[in-house]
Amino acid sequence: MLKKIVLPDLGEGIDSADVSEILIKPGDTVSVDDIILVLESDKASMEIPSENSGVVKEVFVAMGDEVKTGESLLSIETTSDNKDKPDIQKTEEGPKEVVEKSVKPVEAKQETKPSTDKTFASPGVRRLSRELEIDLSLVGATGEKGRITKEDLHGYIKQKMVQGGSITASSFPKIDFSQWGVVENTPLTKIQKITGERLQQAWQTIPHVTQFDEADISVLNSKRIELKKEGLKKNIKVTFLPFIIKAVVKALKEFPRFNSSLDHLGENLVQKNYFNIGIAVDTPTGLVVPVIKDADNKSVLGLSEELMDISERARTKKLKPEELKGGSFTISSLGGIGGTNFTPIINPPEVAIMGVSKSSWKPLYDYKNKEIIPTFVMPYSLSYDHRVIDGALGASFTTFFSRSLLDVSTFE
Ligand code: CAO
Repeated sequence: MLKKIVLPDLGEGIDSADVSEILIKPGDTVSVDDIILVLESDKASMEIPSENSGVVKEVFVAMGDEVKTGESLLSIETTSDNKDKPDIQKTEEGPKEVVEKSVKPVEAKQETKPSTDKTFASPGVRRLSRELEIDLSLVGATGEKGRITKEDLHGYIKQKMVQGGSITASSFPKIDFSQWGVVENTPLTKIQKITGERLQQAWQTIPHVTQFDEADISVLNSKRIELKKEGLKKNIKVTFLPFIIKAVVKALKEFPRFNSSLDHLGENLVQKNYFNIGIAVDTPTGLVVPVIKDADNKSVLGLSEELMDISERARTKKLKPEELKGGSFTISSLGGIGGTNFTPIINPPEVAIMGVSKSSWKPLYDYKNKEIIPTFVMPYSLSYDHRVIDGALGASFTTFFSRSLLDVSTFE
């Protein structure tokens, strides 16, 4: 007999849920109580068990679909050893009797999550995270449509154990600040929490060295003015950043160690022969680092256009997850805001990051000709992982980079 399984009333005022896992496909044989689907609403996550044994004929839903109470989920060709008899509603479909069968979700009540939690994970993963008091929003998701898998959770726990830290985020005692005055509590955004975790991990596990330097960008300034005019005609904003990206790529080619990663055991160096540059973008909900892929193959105008696009989409939360992955070196530019220098924190698994500060005109004394030359100077810093890069290499990189910015005639 062919039975259609429909979404039951989930209770608690929930009238729809998203499909977060499909554990069967047409042709699969299922037994009574096998979990066939996992659904998530904004209040609960629930496993849908099969109340029949038989062969799955058709699955009517896809991952991420929103399904409503009473909607058909799948059809099963039942076998004779079923524990239940059809009891809800009968319809005719072709020569076979089709029974609409409503299943009962498992543990819907215990799986309640706060309505602000936008993470997707199966009930098993949620249960484990609750037991270990792990905030799931801090766990990177590798599953389909951003779902946190069991492996993601295990990876997170392992990482914490390697760090020797506790799994819960805060190491401060609870303090009642209101005893000293009026206070306001604002929850951190998901981006801020994830970034904070990653930065803390990077700061605690990577031996950072930060090298400071200054580049004479007087010639680059003239070149930028020239290209800025050209860009304006096409509605493209040309800042200093595309030139900096070009010079960074040149330096990475000259000093490939800066374009590498340590493997997960910290025993092998993985040399990358691609040049994917992450750009730190300040957004209202926190710091986001989209990646410009294959930056070595892009022109100044092409990079400018891409920078405008990714920074706009970062600020309006329109970036796709894959646009935030695969970077080989990161640039954090505060040049449009101010400051003379800062110490950027490496973005793992990368081994180096450049921090760019605001340029200004300075009088530079030319000792040979005994004259003062007005020079447009860009201060910048380079933080690197001392396990991979030694100081001499760090200084060589910045020297080469500064020199590259003196001759931007090749940067088109
Ligand atoms: N020196 C002088 N002027 C600079 C400069 C520098 N180093 N860098 C940028 N400027 C100028 C730009 O040329 C532009 O001026 P014009 O309008 O005359 O062209 C102006 O400052 C504004 O630039 P911008 O910041 O909008 O553009 P950008 O390409 O330089 O940077 C982006 C883009 C996305 C990196 C930037 O907007 C941003 O979000 N920066 C913050 C990154 C951040 O928060 N990092 C910290 C991480 S560590 O906590």
